[in-house]
Amino acid sequence: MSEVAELWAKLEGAKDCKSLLKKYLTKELYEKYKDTKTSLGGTLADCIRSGCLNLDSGVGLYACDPEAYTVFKDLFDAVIKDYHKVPAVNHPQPNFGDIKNLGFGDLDPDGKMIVSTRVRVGRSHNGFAFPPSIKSTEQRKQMEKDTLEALNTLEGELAGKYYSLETMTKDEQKQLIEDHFLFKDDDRFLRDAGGYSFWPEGRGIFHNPSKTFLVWINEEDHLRFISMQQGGDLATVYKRLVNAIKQLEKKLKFAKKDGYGYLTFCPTNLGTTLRASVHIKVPKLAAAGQLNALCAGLNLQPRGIHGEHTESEGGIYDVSNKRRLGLTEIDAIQEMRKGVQEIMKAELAL
Ligand code: ADP
Ligand code: CIR
Repeated sequence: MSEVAELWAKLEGAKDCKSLLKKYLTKELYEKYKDTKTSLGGTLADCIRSGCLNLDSGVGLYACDPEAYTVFKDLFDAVIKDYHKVPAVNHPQPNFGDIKNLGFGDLDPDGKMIVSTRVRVGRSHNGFAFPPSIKSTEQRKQMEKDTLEALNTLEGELAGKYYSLETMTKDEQKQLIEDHFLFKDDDRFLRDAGGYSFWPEGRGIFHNPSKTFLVWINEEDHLRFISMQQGGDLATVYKRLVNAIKQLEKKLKFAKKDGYGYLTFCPTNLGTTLRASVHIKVPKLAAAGQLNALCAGLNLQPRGIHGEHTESEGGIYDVSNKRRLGLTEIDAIQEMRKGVQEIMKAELAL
């Protein structure tokens, strides 16, 4: 049996699987796409491997390369519409809002509930494949080099240094992960999608001395730009990120597609690619078993304290906007801001 047939058989036989892949990869779509290839050689198997090997996936689908969104359109569009709650894949042009006049500041001025705030976006270099279709170390190294040339021109608050995973000690790596600054290599969903191949080649982190602006190179996406700090000052965190994006856009060309926005490896990140999160203390909502339903109604997503697929510690959760496509950057921020304020009210009311 071919690999794609084996993967399909596993998914077809999984009666309890609740992933979006399971929901939308019908027999007809499987037959339509099972022998299709992108021009970089990416296959349906590359896109569905993680979701078929991890039947507890929420989504289960990754784009083998930017062309996957066109070549396997019927499957991706169905998953995208469901995840981002949009009737059609029709993403607007970027709009970061009037950052001099946001109309909000610190969401928790008394510092009682919000431990820290983080906003990130993903970007892909135009002209390079995503992890399953990157076949050579040279390509990853070239991406790393191109990125560093751009990052090294940053000035003021955004200026920083690069720390390669190839030369970092295990202890340094562990500390950065524990402090929520660095990505890890133990997510089975990403591993099965090909995200850790040739680890740690071409991977690393750039950050300013205060670690309020960070860039991940060659993790799940080619690039992740991150702004974060202690407390609840969403406005300052967001402005710093927008400033960085504007600077880096002048130096690098990012992969984009009409109607899809910025292209990313995982379809949940398309569009704005923006995830704005707080680490928030909500022990009462959690104990009452109300957090998940409350978040779902507010288009928010709760995660554990060390990111996706991890657990909460001490009643602290990572709460962020769930939708990234079909709304502008400033709308995604506002959706998160309003939702977090509702969560804070609900926790205080218990
Ligand atoms: P992403 O897809 O946004 O990179 P992950 O869920 O993989 O998200 O989390 C990446 C890292 O970022 C984890 O270490 C996580 O704890 C950290 N993180 C996310 N949000 C916050 C926050 N508001 N404050 C501090 N750390 C955060
Ligand atoms: C999954 O399907 O569970 C993983 N591949 C991760 C999906 C991305 N997460 C999310 O919900 N934003």
